[in-house]
Amino acid sequence: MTKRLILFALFSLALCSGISCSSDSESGEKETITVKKTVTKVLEYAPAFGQFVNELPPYETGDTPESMRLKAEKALMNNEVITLGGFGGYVVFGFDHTIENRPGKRDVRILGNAFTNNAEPGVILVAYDRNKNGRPDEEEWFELAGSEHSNPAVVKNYAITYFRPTKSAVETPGEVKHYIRWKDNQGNEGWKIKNQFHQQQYYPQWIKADSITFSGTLLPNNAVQVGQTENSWQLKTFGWGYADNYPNTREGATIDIDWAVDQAGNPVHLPGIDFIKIYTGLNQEAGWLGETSTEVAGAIDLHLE
Ligand SMILES: [Ca+2]
Ligand SMILES: [Ca+2]
Ligand SMILES: [Ca+2]
Repeated sequence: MTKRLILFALFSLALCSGISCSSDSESGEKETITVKKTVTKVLEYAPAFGQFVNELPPYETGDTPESMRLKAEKALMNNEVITLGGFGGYVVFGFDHTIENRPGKRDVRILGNAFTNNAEPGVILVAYDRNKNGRPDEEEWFELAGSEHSNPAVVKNYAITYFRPTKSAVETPGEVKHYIRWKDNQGNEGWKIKNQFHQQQYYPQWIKADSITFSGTLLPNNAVQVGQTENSWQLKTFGWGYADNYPNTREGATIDIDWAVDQAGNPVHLPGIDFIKIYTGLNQEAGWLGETSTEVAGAIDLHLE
């Protein structure tokens, strides 16, 4: 997430208070089932490093992966922004009902904090709880084929490892160029910068391991430098099918479950979905804006909107 985004975060969509619907029970009596059109649970929150990590949501001493999951859950239930950090950082969330896949229609609106020339696309996966065990099993996940699906610049099965910064790098004030070391499975390595605007720790503080590895589909860089001034960086929007890519009110923020594909890239038809996973799709730094990191602020079942 970039510095300006905090100021411009869009929360223009009204929160859901719940939708009531009636159905006939077996005994013939009317029973009312209330379902929410918004996120009702976060199953996992695992951001990569980032200039808003440990802040959105805030880390406090003693926090664990479980307490951070609860903070992320509270945020998404209230349509508040959480950051996923650099490439691969992810969140998994769910709903209290199956979101129907209506033929030829968009089904879900994914909320982020993108605005014009500030797209930080995240890859979206969806899961239908076919075996009804209440959780997304590995074979139930399918990636959405967004507009870049066939772009030759996309790297499938990309993996990157970030290493915990040294104590001296953490304690050095101001900009630190050699802050967080990273290494990928394409033979690249380098350092992530600590910028002067964000001086809190960038490595998730509730993680005990000295390195964290993430994998997925790496999208092409979208940053364009259009001049030499502070505001000269633009983060271009992709066509469709990504999170934090269009302003929340635009059709570009909505997805069709029928965009799901299997590992070989073949379309998969799902009757609906119970879970969504989103991870940051870029490994990119854009000058003063810092690293590109997807933000998520929840999701809405469009058929209940
Ligand atoms: Ca659909
Ligand atoms: Ca399942
Ligand atoms: Ca963003």
